[in-house]
Amino acid sequence: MPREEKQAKVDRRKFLAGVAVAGAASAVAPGGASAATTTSITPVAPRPSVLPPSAAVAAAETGNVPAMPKAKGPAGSDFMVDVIKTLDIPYAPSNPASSFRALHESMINYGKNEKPEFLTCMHEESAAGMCHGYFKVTGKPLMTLCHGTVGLQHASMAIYNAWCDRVPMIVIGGNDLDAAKRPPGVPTFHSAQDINAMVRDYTKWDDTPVSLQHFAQSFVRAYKIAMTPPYGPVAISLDAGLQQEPIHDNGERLYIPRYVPTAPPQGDANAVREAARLLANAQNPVIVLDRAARTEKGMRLLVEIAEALQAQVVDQGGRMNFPNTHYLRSPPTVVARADVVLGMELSDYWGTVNAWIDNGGDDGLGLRESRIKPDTKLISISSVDLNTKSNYQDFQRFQTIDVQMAADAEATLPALIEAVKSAISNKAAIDKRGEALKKASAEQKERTRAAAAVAWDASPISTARLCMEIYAAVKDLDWSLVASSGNVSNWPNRLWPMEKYHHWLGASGGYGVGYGAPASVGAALANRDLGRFSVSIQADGDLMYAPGVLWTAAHHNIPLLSVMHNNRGYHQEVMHLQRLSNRRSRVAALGKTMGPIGTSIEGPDVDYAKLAASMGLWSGGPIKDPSELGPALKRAVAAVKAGQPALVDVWTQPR
Ligand SMILES: Cc1ncc(C[n+]2csc(CCOP(=O)(O)OP(=O)(O)O)c2C)c(N)n1
Ligand SMILES: [Mg+2]
Repeated sequence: MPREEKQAKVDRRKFLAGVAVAGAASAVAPGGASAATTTSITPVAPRPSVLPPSAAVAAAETGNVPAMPKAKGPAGSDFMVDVIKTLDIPYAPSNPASSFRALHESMINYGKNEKPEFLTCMHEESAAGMCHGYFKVTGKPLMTLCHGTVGLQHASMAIYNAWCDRVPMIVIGGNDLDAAKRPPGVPTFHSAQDINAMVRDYTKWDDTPVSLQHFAQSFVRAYKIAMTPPYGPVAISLDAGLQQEPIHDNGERLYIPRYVPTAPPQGDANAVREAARLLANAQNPVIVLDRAARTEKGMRLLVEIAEALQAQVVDQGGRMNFPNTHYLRSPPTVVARADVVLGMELSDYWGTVNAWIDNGGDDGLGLRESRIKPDTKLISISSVDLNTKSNYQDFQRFQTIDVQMAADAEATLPALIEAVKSAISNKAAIDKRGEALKKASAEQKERTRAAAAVAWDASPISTARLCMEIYAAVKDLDWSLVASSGNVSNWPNRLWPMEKYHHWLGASGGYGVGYGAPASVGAALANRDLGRFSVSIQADGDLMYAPGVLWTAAHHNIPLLSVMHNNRGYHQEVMHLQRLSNRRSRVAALGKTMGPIGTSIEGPDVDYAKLAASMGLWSGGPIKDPSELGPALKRAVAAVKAGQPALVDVWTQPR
């Protein structure tokens, strides 16, 4: 027997002997860990733990919890379920926890696990990410339940992404508020005075109801605020006692307020007229879109205004705004020729009309250059102007705008289109402009196709080949590209014909990595119910934050084709380090690059096919030979069509 192995066996025996004597106490108190370490080195008599566990903690840890006395009357959380059911929320992806055990119990037993159905998630960030993806397909918010402090801490980045992406979700945090009644030990560690404080800076509204009637008001109000543009996440802290206690008859009959949606804010009539006048008289009007279309109808309105003006359209892609097959769809550079720019729901107007060069200038801090002519007039319609939070900087740099409307773009479009049509005096000149743009668009498409063919047969596989093989596999289905994490040089947006609202769902909003995997599962859930085929281009770094969401997809029968853009690294960060080390001439000085340190995901290489298979997915790969990709995707598509999630691991070029 090799020495190391023998040593290990002896140590294990000693270790077990120590634990057997120390008993449950060492398993829960800090002394437990040190007892294990000590006995594995030198056998010493087990010491009692320094901090004996409280009776409640010991009972909780050993599982001998006595039965609770029978409840005297209907549960408060049953009424909460009645309230929730009025809002028609189909799912509640969540990770379970005692701070909302009463609501959980009511949802599955009293509420029959329908509307909402509890979906088992392995990380609160995955649960919130699923809500995010689901909304992008359906336009309907989901709710997620989080455990007091720790669960909400886990969920927080995904809530921030939703905030930046103007996506509603209802976050319920269980919390033991009453210090006189809350169980000591673990539940107290997981409680806070004000759990909502953690996410207050990036939620639209929050509340801490102290009675059941208060809950009914809060929940309906939360839903209403989340669903009024600009959409956004909301949070409700839910006292464990309030959920758990029977309904008290305080002489007041509980009622559920009726939900009536709020009409979205529309642009001021004078501002709409002024914007129309500028646009109708412009030589080169350019329309820039980010989260402009909230629905398929929004897309149609955007086509209508662009055609009325024969204006070039730059789609920044926060939503599916404009068909990429349309001849007016143009590259971002066209703002340089514009005399009027109409920006709709832009997350970064400053960045749209200014270029900023990283490390530019003598100080290395960046160089600003205007992208537009000095006298270009700027118009903005954005509901985000109505958000007034100060801490997080999602409002971006300040940009002076000539005509600014704090209003929802989609709701303002009908009035703006009408005003534009009546302000146009020279229709013939506008139509002529359109003819020239048709020709330019055809030439641009040819150039893109030629660029995609470069390194077509390379191994690892080029990102263009990856994307076009995926397109070939799904093009005859009613497909939806539910997420494209990592960076594949935008090939799908450049080459896949995207014409329906569900063809493209936009990105994470806050660029918090780890969005792609859960959002694609949430969106695939929505598409499953609508009979569509979901496909995701899945980056390796993104998946590894919380891969357990694959299990959720398999467990709840959510069909999704995930194709890995496995570039074996955090390539975005590889490039950042390269830029900095070039600036500092490190390679010349050291004779080699230290770049991969901290940014590569190699040695060992992650076997994503095995990872996915272990959680019940159909899987294939790693595929390195481009000729094998098409056939593998075909098999994966068949599995997904049969109802199973599938993952194909593909080794790709970095970008
Ligand atoms: C939560 C979080 N942590 C770190 C980052 C910094 N970051 C930006 S891109 C990136 C690399 C992501 O790797 P991957 O998803 O594999 O995409 P790739 O760049 O390789 O295409 C990282 C770590 C971030 N944006 N969010
Ligand atoms: Mg990567």
